[in-house]
Amino acid sequence: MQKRVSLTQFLIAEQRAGRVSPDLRLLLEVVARAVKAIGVNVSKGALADVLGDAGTDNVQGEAQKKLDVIANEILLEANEWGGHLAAMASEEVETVHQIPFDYPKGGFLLLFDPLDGSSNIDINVTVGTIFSVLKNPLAGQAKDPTERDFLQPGREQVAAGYATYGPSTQLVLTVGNGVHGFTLDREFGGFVYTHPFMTIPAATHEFAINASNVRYWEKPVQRYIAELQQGKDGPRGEDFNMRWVASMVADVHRILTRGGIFLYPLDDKTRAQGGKLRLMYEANPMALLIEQAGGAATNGHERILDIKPHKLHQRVAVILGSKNEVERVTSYHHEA
Ligand code: P6P
Repeated sequence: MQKRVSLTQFLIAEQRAGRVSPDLRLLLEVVARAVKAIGVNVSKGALADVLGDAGTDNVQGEAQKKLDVIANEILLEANEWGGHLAAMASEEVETVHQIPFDYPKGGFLLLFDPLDGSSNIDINVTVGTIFSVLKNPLAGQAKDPTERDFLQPGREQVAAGYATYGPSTQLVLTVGNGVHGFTLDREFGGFVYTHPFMTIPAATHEFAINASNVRYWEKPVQRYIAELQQGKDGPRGEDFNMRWVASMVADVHRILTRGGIFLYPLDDKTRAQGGKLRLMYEANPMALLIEQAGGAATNGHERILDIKPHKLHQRVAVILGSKNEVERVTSYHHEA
């Protein structure tokens, strides 16, 4: 029986290797504890008063689920006292969340989508939490970070990850040395290192897209998806399979586990807002994970991690996963 390695042991080894500072290790341990608490609430379902709408809207103007609000509060409360953060930003909060004045501040900025895919909660389908860690550019200064200090390209992230609340609760993260997965052992409440160096094959036969939007897509995406659907009778000469969970964390986790391509492209419905998915706390953390696993992530034209953000809740088109397919779709955009 192979010796089990805990998340803490993994992070201490990363710290000894000089890849993780003590403060970043604390940050990741605190986020791991917070996602365990979120997972407990998610798994209660109808047994507790956590399903359904909260009766409020978030900054995106979307109706908040009760669990969106619960997950957001768990992450804010867990992270504000430790002294490792200078400020936080959440999909569920319009402005930057400052660390209360009576707590010490640290050198990192934490961004998160506390509960992604929450439209799936009431039907008991996998949802997740996505997080991104940036350096505080004002480190050492007394000033509180403002939104501008968060607006760093995704390549500046020092860590990123997600939790997936599915048949098992898993935590997947990178600190810049590959992608590593941990499974929650509910019997003793700890994350066990189960997926070392997750990698994405360059080729795949599986694609993920909300195909009901086909008439709204741009020509390069219409061309690409039509070729996949023609299968071995079309120019690709082989058959493809489609999956769409409508929970980005679940679709990305499948791709990190067995390959695939995920697309939420610009379409006529979301063009005015710049896309459907959010750059800072959905696309950027996922793009870092995908690249660290050997995949690629673009908005159809450029690398997601190179996009210079201009606002905190900015949206973006997302095409990510197996490198050969992402490069093909991106080349169709460049040809158009
Ligand atoms: P659609 C969930 O609301 C989300 O932000 C992502 O997790 C998911 O990939 C996408 O939206 C689903 O969008 O249009 O298929 O409902």
